[in-house]
Amino acid sequence: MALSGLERAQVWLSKAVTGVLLILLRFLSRGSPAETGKKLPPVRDPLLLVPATQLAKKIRRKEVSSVEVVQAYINRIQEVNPFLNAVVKDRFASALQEAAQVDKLIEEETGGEEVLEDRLPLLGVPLSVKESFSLQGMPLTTGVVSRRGVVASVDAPPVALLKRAGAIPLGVTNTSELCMWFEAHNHLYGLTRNPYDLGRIPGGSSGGEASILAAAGAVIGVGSDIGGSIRMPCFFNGIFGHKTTPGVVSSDSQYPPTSGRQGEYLSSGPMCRYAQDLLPLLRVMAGANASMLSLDTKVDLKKLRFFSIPHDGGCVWTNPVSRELLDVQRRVVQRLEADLGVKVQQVALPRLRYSFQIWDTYMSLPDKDGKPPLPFSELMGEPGRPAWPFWELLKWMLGRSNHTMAAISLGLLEATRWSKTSAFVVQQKEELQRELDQLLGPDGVLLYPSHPRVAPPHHHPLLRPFDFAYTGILNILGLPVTQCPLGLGPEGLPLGLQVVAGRLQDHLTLAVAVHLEKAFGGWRDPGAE
Ligand SMILES: *[C@@H]1O[C@H](CO)[C@@H](O)[C@H](O)[C@H]1NC(C)=O
Ligand SMILES: *[C@@H]1O[C@H](CO)[C@@H](O)[C@H](O)[C@H]1NC(C)=O
Ligand SMILES: CC(=O)N[C@H]1CO[C@H](CO)[C@@H](O)[C@@H]1O
Repeated sequence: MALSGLERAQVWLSKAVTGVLLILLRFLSRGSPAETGKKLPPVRDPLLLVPATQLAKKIRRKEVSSVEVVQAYINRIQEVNPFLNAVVKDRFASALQEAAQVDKLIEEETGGEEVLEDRLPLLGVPLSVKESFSLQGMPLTTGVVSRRGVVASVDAPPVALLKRAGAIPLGVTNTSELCMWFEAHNHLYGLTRNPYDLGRIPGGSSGGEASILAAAGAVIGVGSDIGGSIRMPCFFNGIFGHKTTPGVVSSDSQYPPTSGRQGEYLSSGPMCRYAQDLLPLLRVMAGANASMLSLDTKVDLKKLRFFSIPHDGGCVWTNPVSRELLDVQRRVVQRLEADLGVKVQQVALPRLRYSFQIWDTYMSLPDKDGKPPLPFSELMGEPGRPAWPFWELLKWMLGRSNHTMAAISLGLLEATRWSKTSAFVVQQKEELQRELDQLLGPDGVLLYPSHPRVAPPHHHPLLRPFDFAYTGILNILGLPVTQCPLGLGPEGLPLGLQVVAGRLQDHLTLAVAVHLEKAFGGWRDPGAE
């Protein structure tokens, strides 16, 4: 179908408006110090280079104490956080006390190492948590200024499960305002930076989480993803992240709550530096629901069917995939074919062109009782007092808004929504779902770009607001995806791609991630010379 004139006008208008806004933003932020060129100190403590599951084993065997491990991570956070602004509230003193208790428990345990491994697989291992997850006693604001002082009174289910498995939270990390943007920036905690280039974004919404993990200030973390909020930050920061099949890991006790049909598209999952930690973390985070997945099934990669789609087929809203990302995906295809003796079939699904429209449409659908989603302006405002985006825009221009430009733009977009749900878009989604479900089946794996380009400079997402459609479409299609790092590009920025499987086949993408880590080297120290 040809693009309607109206839609074309919408695209150009939005690009023109964001262009003007970016120039304004540069003008307004001209006083902030330039961070480009400064480099993170390299990782010196070898404890920081041990996967979480191996750390847990060393702690159980008393080769290292939990206090030593927790202290090593506290030291690293204190070393790198002034550069990154990723951890926005710590609980170092409590964490050290908990670590001391762990060491005492291990000293007193008489049942042997296996008993501890079984009951407490992450005993003594430090954890970082995205601030939008309830973590008892810690702030729960998602960067909304009017929520300053809101403190979580419970633990969100996956956080509670990780703590019950023995993990020790060290703090909470920054997000985009209301978790609805791919730059971790808000007017409560400020801007988070990318450890590979401080002048670039860490992505969002789980940007603080990815930034501190990539900087080796954390080894495992927790993220949530409704349009790419785990995968984009993991891609921009060169670490692993898994968007679980929806409905497996609970999304309760997160802020903001979902409404309309959004709960069907939101997934929580692990973020980490080492691929081998993904599956054990997911097993813990899923609790009893882990039985919905085949996490104990040994995957024979040689028996899988592999597919590769190099780009979305030319969507007018998104930018073309850069040459370096097309190249790296080609190299992944070659490596899989050489290593496994499989044939990776290149396929085209032209309906991917409608990714953005599909995401946008389904995110605003009413729930099964006909109740529409909560308006974004209501979430931006104070209880009973929705924000007025036009007014916030004026205030923003005077440097006086409590909201980021990204949130104001989303509010404006909502206020000026021109079209009703289009039957055409719904039909494209249904067809695309059928095509992909058929293609993947129970043993298919798809390679797809994570984003059209590597981490852009701060604020630039405002110029390319729709590029998240590469990740967002897979939320609406309800498929599990593992984000895999693939080394650094010519500018020293992380490359990567999404590995997708059929619904509930999470074990396949996790197994491919372990293979790609071996083939491409996985995470790299951003401070290395
Ligand atoms: C920003 O938020 C604070 C706290 O909610 C409020 O007191 C202040 O008036 C707000 N500022 C503006 C410009 O809206
Ligand atoms: C298991 O899944 C159900 C349905 O998706 C959900 O309501 C429940 O909270 C999940 N349990 C856990 C432990 O995540
Ligand atoms: C750069 C920046 O604004 N950092 C802030 C992050 O949040 C903490 C906790 O509110 C503040 O103390 C920092 O100033």
